[in-house]
Amino acid sequence: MSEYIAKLMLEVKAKNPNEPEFHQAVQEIVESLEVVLERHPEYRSAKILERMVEPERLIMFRVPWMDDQGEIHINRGFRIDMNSAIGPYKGGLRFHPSVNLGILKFLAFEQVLKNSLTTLPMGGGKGGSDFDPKGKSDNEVMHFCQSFMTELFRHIGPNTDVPAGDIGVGTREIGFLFGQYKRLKNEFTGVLTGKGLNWGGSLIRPEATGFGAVYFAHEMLKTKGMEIEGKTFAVSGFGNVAWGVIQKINQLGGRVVTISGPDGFVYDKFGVKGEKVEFLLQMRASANDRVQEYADKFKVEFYPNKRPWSVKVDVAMPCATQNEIFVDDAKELLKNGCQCVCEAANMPTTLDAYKIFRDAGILFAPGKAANAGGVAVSGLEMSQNSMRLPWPKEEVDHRLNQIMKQIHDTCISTAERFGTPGNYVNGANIAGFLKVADAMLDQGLV
Ligand code: NDP
Ligand code: 2IT
Repeated sequence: MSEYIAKLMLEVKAKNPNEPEFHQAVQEIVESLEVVLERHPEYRSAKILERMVEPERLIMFRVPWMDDQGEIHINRGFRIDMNSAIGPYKGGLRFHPSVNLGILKFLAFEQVLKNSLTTLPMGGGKGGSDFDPKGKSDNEVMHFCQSFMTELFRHIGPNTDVPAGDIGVGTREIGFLFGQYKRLKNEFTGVLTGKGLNWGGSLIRPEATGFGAVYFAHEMLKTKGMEIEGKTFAVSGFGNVAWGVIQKINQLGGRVVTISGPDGFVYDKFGVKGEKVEFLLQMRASANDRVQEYADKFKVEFYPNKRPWSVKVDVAMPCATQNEIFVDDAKELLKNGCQCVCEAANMPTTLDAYKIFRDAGILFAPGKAANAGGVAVSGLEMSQNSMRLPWPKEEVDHRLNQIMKQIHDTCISTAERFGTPGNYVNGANIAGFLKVADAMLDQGLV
């Protein structure tokens, strides 16, 4: 069997050269699936995995736009329609200068399994652009979004593909994108999620990824008789996901002692809470991309050019981006007594670092399970749009909590069924895969 996996990986690497993040995501998943393919040769003979690593469709386009000084810029736009076996393509748009095909393929591939875990009928997709929103005026961001949608609109739709936000894409960008879609199609539909509350958005969607990840961490800690109250947390990033995570940890009585940005990390031993959480939003909106301002304002410690994994905490919740916890960070966290790593970002832990946590036997949850609350509430936004009825905050939050519990329990029961009890990575990969694989078998050679 491992020969089969090795051959598959060779093919993936040969067909997708220079896409290390995509190789990494596939490698992690196929390692978990080895036991499934042994027990179920039907997936192997139907070449389900070989089909799943190949996007159903890939759209790449030119995005020309003009800045406030009249200079013309050309960015590259992408949308990856990865898998539609269980529902319309669904997944975020990322605007960041690092965006390329390999990064979006890894995100789209993860999204397929994540969406499968949510219990909702959503396929997987991802898109974005190498556009850098940093330092751009509202007007420039609007012109960029309008140009981006002028091509994308013909490929998406409420029953075809429903994009949302990710890094660099929040309510402002979704608004500009939605406005342009509406003009081009003359249609008011739930074609995007993460919309503003006055125009079809769902309550709790901005908080959902962070809240969901903390609900997941709560369930994990519970399996060991622990709780969030009284625990200290290291958080990375200071964006949308970090903001939601911090609020929910505070509500449940935990203490967040770090945030980070491209310039370094802040150590606030008193806890990131109260007006300091509001300040995060201001720092983000300023697009200055520095967290040192927080340390200066609140007179706490700042460590330039360092990641926040060297401090003593009980739980680590990476919330920034892929590959931000390396082997040395993992060793440092363990040395300092960290008992739980709950990924709120997508693939923030390298494969080697994950194996260090796994071998140490601490609680470790992969992003595709722990951060699924964001897309889950996107799914609930789609339901509300289809019914043309908004749900109250309590209802959405309750459903989110239930979904996160269900994902947690599915990870646990699946890991146990396939011989690695307590391994959330295997549980998430296998459970996510099985639902999609069975749907693909049912639908013939697609
Ligand atoms: P934001 O744009 O709001 O924040 C992203 C944060 O990560 C910022 O602090 C940003 O700093 C930092 N960051 C981004 N790219 C890099 C990089 N290459 N190197 C260092 N730091 C970086 O995005 P979100 O909070 O929405 O997303 C954070 C993570 O959560 C991502 O992995 C995303 O895929 C994941 N996620 C998001 C969901 C959502 O609903 N928004 C749902 C599920 C997962 P800066 O960009 O300024 O460098
Ligand atoms: O990575 C993710 O799950 C997201 N960026 C959210 C996707 C969505 O469609 O809400």
